[in-house]
Amino acid sequence: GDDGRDATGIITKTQPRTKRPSLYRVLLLNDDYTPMEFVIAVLERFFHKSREDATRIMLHVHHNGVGECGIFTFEVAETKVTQVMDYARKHQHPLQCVMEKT
Ligand code: TYC
Repeated sequence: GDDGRDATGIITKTQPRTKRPSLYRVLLLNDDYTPMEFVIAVLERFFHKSREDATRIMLHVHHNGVGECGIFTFEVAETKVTQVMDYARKHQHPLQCVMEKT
């Protein structure tokens, strides 16, 4: 960080502070049409969830309208959202994936 000068005139340097990156929560939104099995596959493929965790998250979204897939830095979160949206479109499912600042 900033230079300093001690009583003898020697120039010192303070340790530069490391700023932590902002974090973003990636969410799946419920809809009436995307098959449950497809949502589970998305959670396994893009979020590296076990079959059991993927099923829990999918059912949470199904019952509550929204659920968390993971928390990431901006670039990683943005990439996940794009990957999921592209994959859903390719398979003609209306599944929506969004990110929000934590
Ligand atoms: N509600 C969907 C169904 O009954 C399943 C579903 C779950 C869809 C989670 C989207 O993010 C979602 N087939």
